[in-house]
Amino acid sequence: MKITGIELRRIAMPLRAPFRTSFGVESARDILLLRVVTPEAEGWGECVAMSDPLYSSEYVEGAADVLKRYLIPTLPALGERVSARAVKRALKPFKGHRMAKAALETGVLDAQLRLSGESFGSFLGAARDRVPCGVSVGIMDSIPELLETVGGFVDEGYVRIKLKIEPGWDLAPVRAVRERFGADLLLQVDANAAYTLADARQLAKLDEFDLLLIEQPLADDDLIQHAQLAKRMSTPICLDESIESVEDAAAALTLGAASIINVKPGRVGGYLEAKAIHDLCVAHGVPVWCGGMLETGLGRAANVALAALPGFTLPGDTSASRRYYATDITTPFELADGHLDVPTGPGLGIEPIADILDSVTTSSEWIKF
Ligand code: OSB
Ligand code: MG
Repeated sequence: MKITGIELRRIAMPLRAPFRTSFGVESARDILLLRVVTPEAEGWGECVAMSDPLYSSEYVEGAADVLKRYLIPTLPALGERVSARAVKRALKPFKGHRMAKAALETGVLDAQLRLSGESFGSFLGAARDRVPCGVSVGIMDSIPELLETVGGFVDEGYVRIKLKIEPGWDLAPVRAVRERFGADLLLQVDANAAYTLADARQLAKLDEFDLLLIEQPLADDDLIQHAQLAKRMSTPICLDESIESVEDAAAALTLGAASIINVKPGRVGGYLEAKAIHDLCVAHGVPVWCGGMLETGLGRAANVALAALPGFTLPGDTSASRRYYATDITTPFELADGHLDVPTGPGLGIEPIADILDSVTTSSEWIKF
């Protein structure tokens, strides 16, 4: 395979409703897409970096810059030997910037698989043809508003609800949702690093609500503190922001900082690293699930393929397109019986709809090899 050029395309996607977390409110998604062009096939990579460096240190403008300045320029030297694995190796000397790296590796992987006729699911080792889906519910202004939103998702068929929490919005919303929807609802919470170990007593009060897990209660670099918190509450601790590599995952498991891991391919530098974390967790008997970053249909297709691997034993944040977008740039992913189908076509098995993609494009740049 030989790459002839890469298009960097920025799109602006309005959200159907603002999405509030402990680190900010988002009402539109500014997304960087990569189109990797070869004479025989094209591949798409979606960068999950957000507009501002609040979830992690990466942000979309920074990702575009590092891609243009450092990451993409390593590819021409690979010549005909370019592959996702070769790209991962070539990018390794550059520190951090995992979301930018993931977008490039994914674009190359998509082109490579479209060329060989293999799907992402088959390449990664999917064991199912559909995956059960959860949904992430933002922080709301009131409990009645939250109950109505959760009720809507339950009616749509979501098999698991995740509530975003922060200090001042934790026990009351969790109690209200438990009381309204009953003990059988699969329920979990995500703090996005909003607490400190000094909040251990407050967090332990969540134990009575029989949550599947609490996601990232403490700061990204607080592995030791998460291990201490795990001894002071019975709700399983799941890490998201803290896990940027298979080495981080191994350290977290060794320390007892997590008993469940959220795998987000963008956060860890790509689908190859995500698969390695999955394999490590399977070897240790640790459940994993697939997180999300408000992806379009392109990123969603790859996430759904990953979520079909055998170690993904908990429902992921792999919701339908309409959870966030009135109009997706691909054929929308639609929930059926609480599940999404794993695409079966070559590569991502889905492509952007040209008219829709053009209508949301804010800029485009062609990098010729
Ligand atoms: O912490 O999982 C998170 C969205 C943006 C950044 C971080 C997170 C999230 C979500 C929503 O919880 C995931 C999704 O539905 O795509
Ligand atoms: Mg999270």
